Amino acid sequence: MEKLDTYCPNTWCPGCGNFGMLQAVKGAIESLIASGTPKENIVVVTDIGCNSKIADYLNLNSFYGLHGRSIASAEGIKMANPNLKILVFLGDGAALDEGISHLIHAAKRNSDINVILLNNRLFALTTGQFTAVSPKGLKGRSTPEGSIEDPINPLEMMMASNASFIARGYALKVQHLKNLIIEAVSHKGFSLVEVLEPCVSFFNNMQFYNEKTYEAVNEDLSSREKAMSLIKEWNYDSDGKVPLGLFYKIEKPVYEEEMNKIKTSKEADFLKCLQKHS
Ligand SMILES: Cc1ncc(C[n+]2csc(CCOP(=O)(O)OP(=O)(O)O)c2C)c(N)n1
Ligand code: SF4
Repeated sequence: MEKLDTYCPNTWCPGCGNFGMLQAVKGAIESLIASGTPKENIVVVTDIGCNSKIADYLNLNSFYGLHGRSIASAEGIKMANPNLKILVFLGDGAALDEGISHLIHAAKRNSDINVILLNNRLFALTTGQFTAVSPKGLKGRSTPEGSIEDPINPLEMMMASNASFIARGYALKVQHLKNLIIEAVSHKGFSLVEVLEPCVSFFNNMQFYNEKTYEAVNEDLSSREKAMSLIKEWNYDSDGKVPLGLFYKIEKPVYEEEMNKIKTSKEADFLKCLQKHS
């Protein structure tokens, strides 16, 4: 088995949800390598934040992006070398506040990258400011009286952006999350896996997730209606059940392949032009 561990000391807080996520990611990558994906073709692109330290803990090719900009870096890497399998790790602050437009456009253009959105529902590394998915009432550094805003539903936003693969896992359901990541990487086109994870230091909702999450099975992955009904089942509040699983998956043209077709035809035109004038 490929060794994915590194010598870097882990600096996550004891009990952080990122540990479960790391275990699931390692399991998924080991499986992908065992089933034939060359290790050197797997690239980890991270952002800035607690979650993004995962680049230090995986013995894989990796690139640290700027905060909120890792998706753009990942798209550039994929465009330069379409053979690579790219996993982008970023927090909800990066994906849904600082870099929200990158997420929307990557989904819309169906860039063949895999976005793993580590949703602990606040900016954790900077000690607890609210984000677009923080619950109403969250008290933190930037909302000492409690947030007065309702959270957005990022998966609904992904549906509206025409993402071709939308899933949700929970960091403490490691085997389930591992399988979702394998499916996401095997999908041709853009994939979004939201990972719910407790930040034990600034927003510890572990008990809520342990009680409320359940593994949903969607028999009709191409149905927008079915996906939306699962996605709308939980509105990032403290009520109801929280479905996990693969909610939506369709095949459609991939951005890098379409761009490559244009490039190839332009190169052919250019060669013809050269021959004509030589
Ligand atoms: C452009 C920019 N803005 C702000 C920061 C400061 N900053 C560093 S980490 C961080 C919080 C990261 O939160 P999130 O993306 O949710 O990841 P988490 O730490 O929760 O895993 C912020 C605001 C930065 N490094 N760069
Ligand atoms: S601050 Fe929160 S997210 Fe960051 S390492 Fe600690 S528990 Fe994990």
